[in-house]
Amino acid sequence: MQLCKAHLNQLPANVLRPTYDRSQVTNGIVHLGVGAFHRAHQAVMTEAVLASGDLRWGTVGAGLMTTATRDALTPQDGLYTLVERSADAEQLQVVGAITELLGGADDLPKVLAHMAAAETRIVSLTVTEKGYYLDVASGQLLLNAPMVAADLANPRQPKTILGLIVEALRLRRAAGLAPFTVLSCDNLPNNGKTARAAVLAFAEKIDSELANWINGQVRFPCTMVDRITPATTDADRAYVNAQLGMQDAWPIVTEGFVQWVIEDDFSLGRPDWTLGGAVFSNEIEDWEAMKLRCLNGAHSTLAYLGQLTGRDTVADAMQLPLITTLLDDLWAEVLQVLHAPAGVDPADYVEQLKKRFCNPALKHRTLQIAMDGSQKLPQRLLATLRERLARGLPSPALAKALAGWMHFVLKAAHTPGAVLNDPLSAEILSKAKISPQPNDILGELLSIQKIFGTDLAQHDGFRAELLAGFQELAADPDVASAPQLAL
Ligand code: CS2
Repeated sequence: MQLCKAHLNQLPANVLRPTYDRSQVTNGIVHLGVGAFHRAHQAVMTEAVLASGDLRWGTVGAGLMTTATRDALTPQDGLYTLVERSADAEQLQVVGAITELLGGADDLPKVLAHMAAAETRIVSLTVTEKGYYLDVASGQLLLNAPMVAADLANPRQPKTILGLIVEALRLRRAAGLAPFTVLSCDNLPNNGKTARAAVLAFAEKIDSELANWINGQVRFPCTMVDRITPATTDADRAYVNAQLGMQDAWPIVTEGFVQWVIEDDFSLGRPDWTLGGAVFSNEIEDWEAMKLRCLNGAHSTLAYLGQLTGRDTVADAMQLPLITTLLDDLWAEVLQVLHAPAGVDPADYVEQLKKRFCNPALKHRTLQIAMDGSQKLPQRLLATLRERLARGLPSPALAKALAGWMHFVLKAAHTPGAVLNDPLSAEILSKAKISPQPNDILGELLSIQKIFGTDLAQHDGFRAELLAGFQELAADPDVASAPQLAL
């Protein structure tokens, strides 16, 4: 028996499920990037709104690159199970907020049609850092990225989020419809402003009049999103199927904690997501900086060091003194220059993070977090580093964390058959292979301006800290670094 609308009433009594009439739901939201994170985060918040009786916010969920989620959830009428797991408690909930699923290139015309439809009020995004096609260091649109170039050459059949948003807005304007709000839910500083910059730069290349209209009319609120959501494993599937007494092709396992802080700037209304626990605030920049630097900065550090020390999950990595000591030092460096949101004690925030990272019920793979380092390091680690350098403060922990990334890429470069999951992998791997001398390797990697800009390589104090961190890690008995270093 498969999870689907017809079988909802056969679920065990302890499994939460939609109590509203799904047949009456209209689609106010199109979500691009309908992966695990969206399903553990925004979709559950929207579920709470639907459950309150406001049925205008059903979500059309689209995967741009893959049909996998569509193929798994369509036979289930969009239903899926969310397992919230803390160290000592668990709750299963079948979520109904996603009413229709689309995926892959063939569905893109349908995605566009939904975005252009009058009932759509919000287009939300979880497309990861690289989905915005911006150079992370300079913020410039990557005009030569093949996908962007293809969309610019053929703007009526777009394949990127930028092309889709601009074409859908063009269609709406031509039809006399007001624009939707673009709601970025990715881990980027000022994610709304970032989305706006990318969309405007793209639109400008196609039609400057349309770009002007977008500039004046379209809202791009910023958000801070947070919920640790590992990729689903076969063991998770088997567990959920046993609990449900029916098959769910793609359940999601997440932590109990959830946080969503949103700038309240929507042109066509928005769900009352406070019903799901969201907060509307105009201090997003501070929330986002705290989360990116404390949580994600520590996550990336854990991920690289975990990979170097054979710790496959975050909870395992949190058992190693090498890692926990470095994290404590890192958080001290971050907090010293952090501007926290009003009323928030960042030291408490960090204490809570430690508990979340130690949650033994989540199998969050360090390899999953380690991907796309080039896209993550700037906002997670380098932003704090630059603030400290500007104030003349030393940053040995941040430097050691970056050295961890360097050892990680070096290991990939020297391990036959290994791949580096990163949009800049070719460049990174060729630089990492350049020499067995640590100083040369660090210099080469720091010269990748798309990650490090031009300032850091020239900072002697930072270079010395980076080299020291790199040597310390190479000498650490817990670390399996690349074999052929000339130390
Ligand atoms: C993680 C994030 O994969 C990663 O890079 O750091 O996905 C992290 O789990 C979320 O931002 C938590 O909200």
